[in-house]
Amino acid sequence: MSAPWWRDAVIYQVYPRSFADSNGDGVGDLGGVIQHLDHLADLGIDALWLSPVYRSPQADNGYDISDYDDVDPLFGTSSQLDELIASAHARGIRIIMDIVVNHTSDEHPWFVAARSSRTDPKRDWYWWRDPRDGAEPTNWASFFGGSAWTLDPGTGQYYLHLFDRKQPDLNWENPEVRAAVAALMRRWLERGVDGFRMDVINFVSKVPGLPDVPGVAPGGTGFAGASFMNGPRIHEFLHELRQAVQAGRDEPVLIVGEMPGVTMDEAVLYTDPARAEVDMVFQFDHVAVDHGEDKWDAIDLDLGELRRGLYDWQRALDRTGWNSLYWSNHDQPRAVSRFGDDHPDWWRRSATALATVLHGMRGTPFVYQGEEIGMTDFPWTAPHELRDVESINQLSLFASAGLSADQALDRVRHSARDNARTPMQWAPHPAGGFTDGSPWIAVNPNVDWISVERQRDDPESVLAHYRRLIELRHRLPVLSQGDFAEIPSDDPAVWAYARTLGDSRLVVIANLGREPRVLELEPRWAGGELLLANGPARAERLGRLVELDGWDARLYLRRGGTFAS
Ligand code: ISL
Repeated sequence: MSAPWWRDAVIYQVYPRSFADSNGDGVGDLGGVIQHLDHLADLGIDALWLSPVYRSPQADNGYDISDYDDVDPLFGTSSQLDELIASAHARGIRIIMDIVVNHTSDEHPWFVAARSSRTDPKRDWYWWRDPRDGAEPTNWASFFGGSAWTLDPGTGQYYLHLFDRKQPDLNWENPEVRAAVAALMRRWLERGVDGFRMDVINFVSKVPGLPDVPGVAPGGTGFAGASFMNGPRIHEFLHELRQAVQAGRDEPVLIVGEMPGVTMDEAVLYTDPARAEVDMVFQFDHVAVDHGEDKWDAIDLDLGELRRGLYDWQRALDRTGWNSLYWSNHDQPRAVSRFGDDHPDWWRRSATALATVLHGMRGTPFVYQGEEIGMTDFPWTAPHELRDVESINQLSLFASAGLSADQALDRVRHSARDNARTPMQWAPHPAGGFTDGSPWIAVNPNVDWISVERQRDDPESVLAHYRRLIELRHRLPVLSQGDFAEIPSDDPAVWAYARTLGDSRLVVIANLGREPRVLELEPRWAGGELLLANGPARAERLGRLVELDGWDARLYLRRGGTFAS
C-alpha cells in the first residue's frame, strides 16, 4: 500500500480571525482566506488546517461551538466555505477542519436542552454533579483559571468545564454523544473536506467518579490532568470514531489529535496505523521547556532540553507511528521570539535556522500563519491590548493575588496566546494589509519591516527559505521517509542529525545561537554536498570540521553511499 498523502506533506494553519479581513469589519474572514489562497499555493503547502469558523458566541474565539454545521456570520457564509473548499482543491490544497468536541458552547442547542431540566433527554450528554457542602463537587481547576465547575441555578447542579464556563464538557461515556460526533464529522466529509484536527481529543475519556486531585483541599483547585488526559476508554473511543469516519471511503481521512499531556508511549499507540485511531498527535513537551511551575512562570530556555525532547520524539516514533512537527500555533508565542532571536540583526537567520531544524525531521511539518515570514511576539504595553479570555482571566487572578497591573502584564506577556493572534502582516501599512477597518487586535508595529510583500520576491527572505524547505519535502524521499539519527554534540546550541534512506543521506546542522561555533564530525557523517543554507555558504562539501556562524543552518545531501542503519 502506498504511503498516505500526509507523509510527504506540509500543512499550514490558518487562524481566520487574524488572517485577512475582506469586509472591513476588522475581523478576518473566509473571504480573506479565499483572497489569499495564492499565497499558500506559492508557498507550496499541501493542506490548510482551518481554525474554527462554526457558529459560536466567540467566548474562546470559536473553540466554543454552538452549531457544528453552520458558519458564524462573523466569518462569512456556508457558501463561502464551500467556495474555499473548492478553490483550495483547485490549487491542490486539501482542507483540514478543526473540530472541537471535548466541549461545546453553552449556547449549543444540546446544552440548552441539557440545562433545561434534570430529566431532559440531553441531560446526560454533559457532566452534572450535586454541590458538595454547598460548593463545587470536586477540586478540579479550569485551564482558564478558577474552578472547572459552574453552578446552573435553574437545576441546582454544577456542570463540568475544563476550559471556560461557556465551554461545557461533553460526556463521551454516553454513546449518543459519540454517535453525534461521528455524524457531524461525516457531514463535513460529505462537504468535501479531507481531514480533521481534533481539539484536546485525549481529554474525552474521564476517570470514572471524577476523583479529587490529591493533596488539594475541597474548595481549592488543582490540576486534574491524571483524571482526564489519556483516560481509561480513550483508545476505544478513538478507534470507534475512526471506523465511523472512514467507513465507505477509499481516500484516507487525516485525523490529527491535539493531545496535551500525551506521552511518547501513548503516542505510539495513538498513531500506530494498525490500531486505526489517529494519524498523528500534537504533543506538548517541547513547548513546555520554558515553563516553570506553569505557563505563566517563564524560565530561561534550555536549548539542550529542547533538543533532547524533539530528538526523543523522533526516536520514539521511528518504527511505529508518526510525528507532527511544529514550532507554533494559535496558542503559542511566536517561535522566532521564543526559541530564536528577534533582534533585527538575527531575526532572519534565527527564523530560518529554526525552520531548517524542524523541517529536516521525520514527520509532518506544520506552519502557522505568519511563521513563514518570521512574525514576532507583540510588545504589549497595557493590559487592555490583550483580547484572549485566558489572559484576561489570568490578569485578574494576578490582580487578586496583589500584583500591580504592570507586574501582572509582565507575568502574562511571554505566554499570552495573543502573541500568535495579531493580524497577519501582508504589507507595510499601519493595518498590515489585513483590514481596511480597525483591526480587532493591534497589528505588530514591526509591520514596516516584516511583511509578505517585502519578502515575496526576495530570494534571501524567510518566506523564500520556507518555500525551499517545502519543495524539498516533496522532492526528496529521504526527507519524508528517511530514518532519524542524532549526531552528538556537547554544545546545546549545536543541533545536528542525519536522515537516511537507502543510498541517500541527509545531514542537518545548525547553530541556534549568536556565537560562532565549530562542530567536529565523525568521518561517517561527512561527505555530503550542500543542498540548502540560510546564509553565505561556507562549505559546499561537508568536511569533518564544520565552522558555523551565528544562527547558521545547513542541509547536506550525499547520494550513492552505503550506510549502516
Ligand atoms: O494554551 C493553553 C492553555 O494554557 C493550552 O493548554 C491550550 O488550552 C490547550 O493546548 C488546548 O487548546 C485547544 O483547546 C482550547 C482552545 O482554547 C485552544 O485554542 C485550542 O487549541 C479549548 O478549546
